[in-house]
Amino acid sequence: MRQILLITGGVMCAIALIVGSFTFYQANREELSLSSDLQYRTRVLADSLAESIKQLLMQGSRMAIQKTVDKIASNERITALWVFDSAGRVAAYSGTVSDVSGSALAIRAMDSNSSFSEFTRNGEERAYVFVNPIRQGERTIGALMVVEKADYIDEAIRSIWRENLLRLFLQLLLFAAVIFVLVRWVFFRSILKMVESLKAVRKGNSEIDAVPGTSFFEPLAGEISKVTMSLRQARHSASEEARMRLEKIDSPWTAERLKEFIKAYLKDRPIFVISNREPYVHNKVKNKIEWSVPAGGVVTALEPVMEACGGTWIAHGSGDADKATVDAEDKIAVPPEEPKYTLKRVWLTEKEINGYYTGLSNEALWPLCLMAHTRPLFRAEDWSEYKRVNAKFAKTLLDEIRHAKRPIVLVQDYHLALVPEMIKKVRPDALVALFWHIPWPSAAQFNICPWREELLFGMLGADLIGFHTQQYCNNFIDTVGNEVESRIDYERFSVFRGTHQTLIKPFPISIAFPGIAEGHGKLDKTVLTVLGIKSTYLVLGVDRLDYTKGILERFKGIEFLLDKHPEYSGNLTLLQIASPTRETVEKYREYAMRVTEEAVRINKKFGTKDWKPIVLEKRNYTHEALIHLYQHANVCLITSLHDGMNLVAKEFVAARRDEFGVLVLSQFTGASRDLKGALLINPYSAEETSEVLRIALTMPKAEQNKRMKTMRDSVRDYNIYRWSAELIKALSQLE
Ligand code: ADQ
Repeated sequence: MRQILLITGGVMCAIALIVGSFTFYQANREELSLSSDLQYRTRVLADSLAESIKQLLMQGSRMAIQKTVDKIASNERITALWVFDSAGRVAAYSGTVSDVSGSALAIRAMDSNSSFSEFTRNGEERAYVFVNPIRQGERTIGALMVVEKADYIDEAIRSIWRENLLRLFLQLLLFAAVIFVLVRWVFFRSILKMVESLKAVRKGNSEIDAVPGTSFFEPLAGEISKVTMSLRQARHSASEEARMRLEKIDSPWTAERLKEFIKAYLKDRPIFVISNREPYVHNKVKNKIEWSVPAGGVVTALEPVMEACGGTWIAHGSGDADKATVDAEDKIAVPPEEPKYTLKRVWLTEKEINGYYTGLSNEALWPLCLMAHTRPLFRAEDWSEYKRVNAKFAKTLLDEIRHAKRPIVLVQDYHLALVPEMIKKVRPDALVALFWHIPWPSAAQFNICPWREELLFGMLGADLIGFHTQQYCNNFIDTVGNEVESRIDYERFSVFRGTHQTLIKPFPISIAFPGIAEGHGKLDKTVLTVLGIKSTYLVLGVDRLDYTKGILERFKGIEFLLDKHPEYSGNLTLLQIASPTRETVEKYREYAMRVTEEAVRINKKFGTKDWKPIVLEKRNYTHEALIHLYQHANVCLITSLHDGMNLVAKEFVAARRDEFGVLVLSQFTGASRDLKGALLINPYSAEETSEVLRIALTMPKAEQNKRMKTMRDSVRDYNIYRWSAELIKALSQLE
């Protein structure tokens, strides 16, 4: 209140000062103008009288002079009129003022031979006196004195002040009222609202989305909203971490425990997984049909879950013998050796594969989300195919769940972003989760996607969207905030569109450990000899042949190391297992070629007759074979330029039953947040990669052991069974 009075008082003083100065100026100008007007008029009158008086004076006709004087003096402005003779005696007088010492003034004018004037004041009365000598040739024969009223000038000035002061008073009254209302209701109310919102956010009130502000305070309110949003996100991350820490006290999750958990938690609700990639591919090899597990993180992660829980997995049948192995409903029981769940295959035409898979998924969405400096290609025809194929997958699933009560649907990855909305529209009773296996870019980066709104609508059809890290969740929430009309609850990290709620949550994906990822049996000593590797030091890389995995950068790091430390020549080998992938995409074909060329170049530069620094195996390995390689490696080197999680890192850790070996891991992987015992690198710096590699190769056993134990503990604690349990728990709690 005091502040409002101060502001109002200050503004009023300023206005009073301005109006006062203007009135003073206006009054001065008015006085000047009226005075000079009076002077001019009197002089003109005196001059015109002087001529006729002169004639009468010369004739000595006092009567006539008096008559003329009387006539002129009847003018109401003229107070008095005198005519003096040359001796200064009064020759004629008419008027109401008699005590003016007229003759003295007349004599003074006649003596100086020039007219004379002054303003005089007598009490309240003010007058203007003008004396003009009357001349005949060189001789002064008399003088004429005119006295005019000047009171009206004072009155005019007074009235200016009076009017202006009255106006000022009214203005001040009006201004004070307006300022008071504006400050009180507009500014103070907005500020009070902002303060209240801030207070509520500080106290953890989740209902507040954005700090309100009038248009005047919009920029300030916007900035404050951002700060409060960061605060909520930080608080949310902290509570998530606390939740994860707390739950780690539990005994390890196993396939059995997950099975029990699902039974208890979901009762008889069936589970459906829907993904692009199938867990088992059947191909014709010579005249036989053989099956294999395709390389890729989605399959690695979800296969153990499905084995534990049963259910149906719907995926694209991509093998050339897939059709020959399914039943009339396109289904096959898997794993082929010991069936535990059903795989239902979806068939796609070549056109659909080109548009939906090669084009939109791998040439647009993959580079858009991975941010590895490859430009996304957005083609309208790919987008049409993408929508058509998503609808095809959704329809297959809807047919499959037509008799299922309240089914649980787990949609996988960026290939099927539109499926959640398509399912929920028809089956609102289904609980739908979408897990996004790759990073989510910043809102600004996602903004370049021409179909961003439709994609987000599709995704937000889900009840739950999972990402690997809190950072990706934050990016997603920011993107939704920028692109979609919705209400965001930052406390629970939910997006509301109408009455539909989508929970956004991090679930750092993992592997089956303890379990199949550990491997069993003894260390196979022959695996390296088969590959012709005799070096003391084995550095291992395992990836799909994908440009985001930084295989060329990895080679550069090895080259740098050998240049700088020639002592490793002849006794260090990088074994790169690279599974061909997405070969229909031009960028991948180019990349595969460059990887081979680089390996050849570096081998030429350093290699000898019986030693190659790089052994490149461009083929698919079984998981058992990979486990043997992991167990032999001194260092597992992961140089992804960007990676949602990276399961190879966790597989390496799980396979190291001996608790030795060093993990060198790109800081741009989701795994770098989980695996605290790894040595982190920036793969864009070959120098840094080589230096950290040298540290890894010379790391004392005790240090290796300490780090490996830490990492194994964390993968054991947060394995794929727990990932799945947490996801299903969060999903079913939404009902
Ligand atoms: P990917 O990009 O495929 O997965 P990653 O997590 O490393 O990456 O998983 C690759 C899987 O393929 C591993 O299980 C690995 O063993 C296997 N693999 C790689 N090369 C192989 C080869 N030559 N032969 C056989 N198997 C091979 C996506 C995201 C990741 C995320 C996963 C899971 O890009 O960031 O971690 O999904 O969400």
